[in-house]
Amino acid sequence: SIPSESRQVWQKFGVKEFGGKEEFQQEFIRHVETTLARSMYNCDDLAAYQAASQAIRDRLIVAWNKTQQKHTTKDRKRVYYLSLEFLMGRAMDNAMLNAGIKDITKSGVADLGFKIEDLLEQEPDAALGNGGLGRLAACFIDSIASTNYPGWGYGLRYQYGIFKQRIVDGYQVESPDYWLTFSNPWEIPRYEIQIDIMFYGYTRKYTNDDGKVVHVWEGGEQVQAVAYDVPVPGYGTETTNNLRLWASKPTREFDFEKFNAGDYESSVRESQKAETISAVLYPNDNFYSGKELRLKQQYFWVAASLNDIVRRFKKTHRPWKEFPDQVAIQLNDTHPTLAVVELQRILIDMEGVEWDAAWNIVTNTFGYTNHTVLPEALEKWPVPLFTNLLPRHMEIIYEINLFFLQKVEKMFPKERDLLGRVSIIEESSPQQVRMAYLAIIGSHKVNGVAELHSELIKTTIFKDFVTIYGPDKFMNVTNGITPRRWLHQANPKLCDLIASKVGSYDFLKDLNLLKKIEPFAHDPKFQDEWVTIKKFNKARLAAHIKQSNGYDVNVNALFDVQVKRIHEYKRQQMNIFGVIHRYLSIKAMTEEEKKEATPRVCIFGGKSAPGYYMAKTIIKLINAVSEVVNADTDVGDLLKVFFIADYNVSKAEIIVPASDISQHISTAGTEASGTSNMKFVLNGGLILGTVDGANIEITREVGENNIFLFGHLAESVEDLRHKHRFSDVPLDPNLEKVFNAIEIGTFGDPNIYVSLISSVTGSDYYLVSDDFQSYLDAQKLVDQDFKNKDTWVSRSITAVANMGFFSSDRAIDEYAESIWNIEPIAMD
Ligand code: GPQ
Repeated sequence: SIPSESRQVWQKFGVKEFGGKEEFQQEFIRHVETTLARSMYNCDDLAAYQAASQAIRDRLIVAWNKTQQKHTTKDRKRVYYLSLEFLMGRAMDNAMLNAGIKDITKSGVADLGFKIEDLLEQEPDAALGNGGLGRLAACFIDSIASTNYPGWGYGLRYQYGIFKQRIVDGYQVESPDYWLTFSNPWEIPRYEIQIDIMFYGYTRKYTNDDGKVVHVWEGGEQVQAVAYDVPVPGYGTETTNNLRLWASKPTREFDFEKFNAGDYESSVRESQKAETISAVLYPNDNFYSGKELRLKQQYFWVAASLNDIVRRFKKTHRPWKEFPDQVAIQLNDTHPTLAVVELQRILIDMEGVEWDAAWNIVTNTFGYTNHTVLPEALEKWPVPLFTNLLPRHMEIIYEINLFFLQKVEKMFPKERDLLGRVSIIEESSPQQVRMAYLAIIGSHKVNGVAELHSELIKTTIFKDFVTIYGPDKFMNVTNGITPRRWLHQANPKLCDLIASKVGSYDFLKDLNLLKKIEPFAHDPKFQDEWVTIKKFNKARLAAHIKQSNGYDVNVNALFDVQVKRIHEYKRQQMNIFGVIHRYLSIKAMTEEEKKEATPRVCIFGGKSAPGYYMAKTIIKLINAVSEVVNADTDVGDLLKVFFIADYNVSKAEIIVPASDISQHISTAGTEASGTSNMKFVLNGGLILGTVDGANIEITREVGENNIFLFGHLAESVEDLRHKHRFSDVPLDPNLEKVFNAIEIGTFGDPNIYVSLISSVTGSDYYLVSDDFQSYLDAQKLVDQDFKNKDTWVSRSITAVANMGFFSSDRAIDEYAESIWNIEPIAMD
């Protein structure tokens, strides 16, 4: 419908890919001089980063447009990944790699007097997530694009990401992460996409002219959702998908009543409150806290996303029953579960679809991923709060529950207790809405994130639902990580070495090709190169530690790393108790014994939720031990302890490639999967871990000789906890010595650690004492084996060679095939 003369002009001047370095430079300078209104005389690293990223962004947008056009004309089923967290980290290096313009930009800026590394450092992390769950979403959208699936992410555009962490006097101190100070080149504001969202109000029903009962929801508070689009470039493909993040704004409707009453100021103030909805990320990991603003965030984001998805579907003029043939929606945890209710509401209240037909559409559309079995993490909203905020949704939930319970009663007429157990409404006071149950009932597939975890949800928290629905509704998709960021970007040298044996960089798209390096596991030359790269990465981390913690680190020591959110179930306390045990042992050593000991650098990092007292105490203890040990001249190089402040994605990219050993030591049955375990092994570090989460599958893939496992198994945890509750279990003797050292003030005021110690001497819910001896034994093995370079390095190489399974591309293929029923669309 565009006249051919116009079309020709469009095509003639359309923005093209960079033909080479000079075209990049031309664009770079244009952005410095026009977009930034600067010149060669006042272009610092920040301005250069901004200009370079603008130039790259322009190219991403071209590919983005092309992809969206293609996907629209192909008119095939899309997946929408709904996640309250996308822990993206930095975008620039990833964009250059995926678009294949790394060399052009690098030499392009070099000619102009800049180092690409310095420019990359200017970018703030997009830290819109807490930990594993948010990073998984980021890896997944990278893989969806890289494997050419049509798929979008939907999330919130928080103005403040996860807080920044400083350590003051050994304690965590939080400060706000305002990451949007300088405009964000990686987002495209879509001010024209504005969606009205309502809260509160009341419901009413009436009978229309056709004699049909119609439900309406009205009289509530309105806010507006504005879309910001973040292009997600695939690797080695033109496919560039979309991550749409919603920001809240006041509606155009001014509060005229107040305005007319002369209360202009307060009416403006009221309308500004709308912006608080998307202002800040809740900083809890694996923990539910029932704040109204959080439920508001959830509904705001879900309603905006569904409105968008439904609008797109309606443009195709298909009958409603074909909705699930066009749309798959994945619920990343229970946070977006309201989407189930919102879609049912749209269909029955707004579109006039009958209940049963609508419910069929809903359940065929959604899939639900569970990420934890920890009871304190399961979302349950108080009914009064829910009813007040979303009155119509509450009515629909009651209806969903009624039909569900009627079905269950028919199936199991004799099991009276069952109804109460599986009801969406928990009969506590106040009553609570169990979001996980709603998510299960509203989805056609429910998956866990590693084999053990997927088994555990079937036998524990969701057992009754397996009885009701049968086992086929429940499945496993083991997590994965993107090799683009976690191998190429974090460890370019290792990547080059691997490529020299694989014959290409194709392993970045097909990670199973890593197998090709296995024959070189004992090749002395390959081993030497392997070791050199590890040393280089350790030196890079050592430089960081020197800068942040002020200490010189011996890069020949064994680097022992535990970086992840601080949580009792992840057992950083066990690690630091182990460090204290090591310290006491070194103090008791003769000079001869010291010569035999393996020097270690113990590295910790991670944030505690701001209100999590025990986790904050653990951070304090780590820092207290660090201070004492690092200053003790008896110890020398044999032991150093560091807490690296403000662990985030960009720091992970430096820390992960530098580990010899990383610790993944959760109490068995508590860590759903873990994903950093995969990152460390992919970068040639070995794992010291428990038989938990994905550690089990990593062991199966890399071989049990290439991992250090210890501790009780998940199946014995319940019995052990029972013993602690009902009898006197003696404290592990080595742990007792550690506690004595703390209690006599070796690490400062012992009063600080009273509750931490009694959490172990008391009920020891996380079984620190039960696993301590086995942990120390495993550590001893690590010390011994590290001395034998050939075995250590060959294990490292063999492990990497067998990590292909843990690519998030594989995980996405599994979701696409068994949950979403979508197919890739080639970009030709
Ligand atoms: N996970 Cl429920 C989080 O990072 N935050 C959460 O609130 C919940 C789970 C993690 C989980 O602890 C890890 O074991 C997983 O590897 C990760 O989700 C991704 O599935």
